[in-house]
Amino acid sequence: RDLELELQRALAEGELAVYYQPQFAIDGEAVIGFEALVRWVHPTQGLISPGEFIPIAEQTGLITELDMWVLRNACAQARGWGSVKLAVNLSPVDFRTRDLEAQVKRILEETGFPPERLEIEITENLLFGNQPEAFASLAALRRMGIRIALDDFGSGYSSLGYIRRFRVDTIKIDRGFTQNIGQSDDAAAIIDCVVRLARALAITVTAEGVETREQLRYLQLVGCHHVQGYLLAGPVPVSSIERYLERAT
Ligand code: G
Ligand code: G
Ligand code: MN
Ligand code: NA
Repeated sequence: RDLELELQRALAEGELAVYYQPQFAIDGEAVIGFEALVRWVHPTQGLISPGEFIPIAEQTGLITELDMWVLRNACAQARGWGSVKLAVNLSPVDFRTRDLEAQVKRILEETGFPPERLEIEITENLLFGNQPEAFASLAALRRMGIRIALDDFGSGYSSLGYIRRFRVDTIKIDRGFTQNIGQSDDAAAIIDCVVRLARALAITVTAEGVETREQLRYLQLVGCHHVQGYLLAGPVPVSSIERYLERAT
């Protein structure tokens, strides 16, 4: 309850900030995009992780306002970043908003951000959450030229059959799998298999949570397209973006 009121105040008073985590080509050198990740810069408590306040925002209905705030700010900031992709997370709750597509469209128009550079990250809960209206929204977003990424792939109930049916452009392998490379033969085999099947369906694969050279080498070996993780770069404030833009393809 307290946190809810605090969060409402934070949105109103501009205490939220967008950080950006670079995404790399499989060589681990060329920057191909950035994932927008919200941060709460609290006046007394310092940085508060979205892991703490996103669930509260979802329970209280503040989430869509928050996500649209992130989308608007990220599009405005990233507009001049050449042709790199911008990935933005949306909550399943956002897809219960009747005019979600209209809100996204207006933000793209007002910021002048090209839809082809935008990728919306959704979680598989959206596909399994018994929200038929979500599919219409996803289709509408795709018709606008926006790409759809399935986040945290493998952590839940996703199957590649669903991915084909729902026309996902990118799958992001959950960091739990990446972190088990070298520890678990099963994790390595699953990643290999997911990459092969995704490639056969012309879907791009991004591995999340890459923290070691060994993990990167394995992902290169199996033909993963893109990588993201602390080995290469963590989320950075917009003031630090320049050094990564210099490495953009
Ligand atoms: O950045 P961090 O790893 O702390 O993020 C924790 C969780 O919060 C992740 O699951 C991430 O997807 C989610 N998250 C980060 N930023 C946003 C956002 O702007 N909107 C939504 N809905 N989720 C976000
Ligand atoms: O659920 P989602 O994938 O959107 O979550 C992204 C979160 O993962 C971000 O909050 C970011 O801080 C975190 N993250 C990014 N790279 C790494 C990594 O290499 N290791 C770990 N443990 N977390 C990471
Ligand atoms: Mn994400
Ligand atoms: Na993820």
